[in-house]
Amino acid sequence: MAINAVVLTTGKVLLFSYPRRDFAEVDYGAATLWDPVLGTGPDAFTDVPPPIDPDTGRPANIFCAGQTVLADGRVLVAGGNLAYENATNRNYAGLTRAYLFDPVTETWSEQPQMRQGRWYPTLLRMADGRVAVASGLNERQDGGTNRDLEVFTPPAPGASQGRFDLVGGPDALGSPGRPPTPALYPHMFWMRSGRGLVAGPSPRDTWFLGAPGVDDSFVWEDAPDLSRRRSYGAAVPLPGGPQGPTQVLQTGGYGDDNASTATAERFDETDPAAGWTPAGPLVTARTNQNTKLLPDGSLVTIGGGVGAALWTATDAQRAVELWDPATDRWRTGPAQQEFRAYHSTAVLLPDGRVLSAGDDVNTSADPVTGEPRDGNLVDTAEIYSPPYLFRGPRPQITAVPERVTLGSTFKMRHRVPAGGRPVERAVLVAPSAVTHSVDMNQRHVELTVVRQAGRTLRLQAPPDANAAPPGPYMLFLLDADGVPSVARFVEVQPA
Ligand SMILES: [Cu+2]
Repeated sequence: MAINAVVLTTGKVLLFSYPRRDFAEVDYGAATLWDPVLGTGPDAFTDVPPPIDPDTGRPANIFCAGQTVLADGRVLVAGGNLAYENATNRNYAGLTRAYLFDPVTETWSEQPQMRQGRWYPTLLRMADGRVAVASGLNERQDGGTNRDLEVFTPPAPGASQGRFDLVGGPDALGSPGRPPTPALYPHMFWMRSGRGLVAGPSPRDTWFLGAPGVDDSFVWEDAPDLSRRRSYGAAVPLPGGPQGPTQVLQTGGYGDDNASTATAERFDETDPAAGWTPAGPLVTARTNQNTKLLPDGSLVTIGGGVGAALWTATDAQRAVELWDPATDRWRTGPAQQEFRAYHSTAVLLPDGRVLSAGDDVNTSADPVTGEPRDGNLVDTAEIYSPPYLFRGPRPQITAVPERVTLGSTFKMRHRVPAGGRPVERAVLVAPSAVTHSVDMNQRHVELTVVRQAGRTLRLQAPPDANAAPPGPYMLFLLDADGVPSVARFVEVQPA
């Protein structure tokens, strides 16, 4: 059920996929909400099936869609599966449909359709609140990738219908003089410079996207190529302080040899001439791992497998890895109970823990009985508690504004429990919207502490929409030992 996972402003997690890996029987979509506050039993889950697709009469088959969180907290889900491979056609095909999920009413609304299908697209929320949509298999079941670049304009407040516009004309990507058509699920980030960066997984999928107008006002520039192909590797915008990210880190993935790599590389848009430079390698080579930004600015890498054998993992890949920004080194942490490779997801929860879920062809032995299992129809999740949750009492947020305006300063209140250390930092972390190792809404923005007087903190909001594209963020306080509070959601608004 957890091929796609999105953290909602209510603190719940939206999970969607197909109901069972049994394509001939169940070629339709399923979605559920998990409320972490209600624990891990059946009562903590509520089914929220996607709307009926009039072409099939069944819930829309949105698994392996792209998804991101819009500025108003609604979730855009675009594309999905139109057709599976079969005896006569080995290709899959992409859905043209798109939906919004409203976390408050917990209901879906259908959006206009895209011009062509998209199975495995990426969605990028830009500084102006619109969403760039790229890649994915088309609807024709010919194995072709959708070469349109489209932009979704969200509905006005209170309205339900957004709009897709074609950017640069039909087939703008991959045409002569235009950027390459990115491979499936391209890595896309909104950078401090006010540009989108497309960064892999194929080496030449590297270009900057200017904030598009519509039609022919498409502006782009080439960017340095990756050192290698990183299919189903992870890519993360590294924390760049209060001004937002300038660097992207890529780890793992597989290349032409079909084997996972442990290598990593980074790009800094403030030094483009340096290109992609080697970064501290993972301890264990991985593909289909999930790498998450944590509130303290470190990273955790979870799961993954051996490479092009997408559902195959080894014991080494059970262990999580932790990245220290001060040393650029990865070290091994505790092991997961299950293998989690292809179709696994991980999200940072508002309470500072990390949900790790999925791998719909689960080849692990049953962790309770030790019995082998072929894994089909087995789906489980586990929760990782990072080291910062074992270092003493956590600071507590007692009051925070619901909305903060870019460029402003704002006040919030907190308390430090007995035995706790004083608060030193405040950060915004965007809620995850992840599938296939690609988190389409990952971002960490430091907030400058302007003044601290007792329990009151005065904080500087991010300076502009390139530092923090408007939308919901989890605000964490961190004490002198890096122990985070439980987050509160704040909505960052344009000035
Ligand atoms: Cu998939």
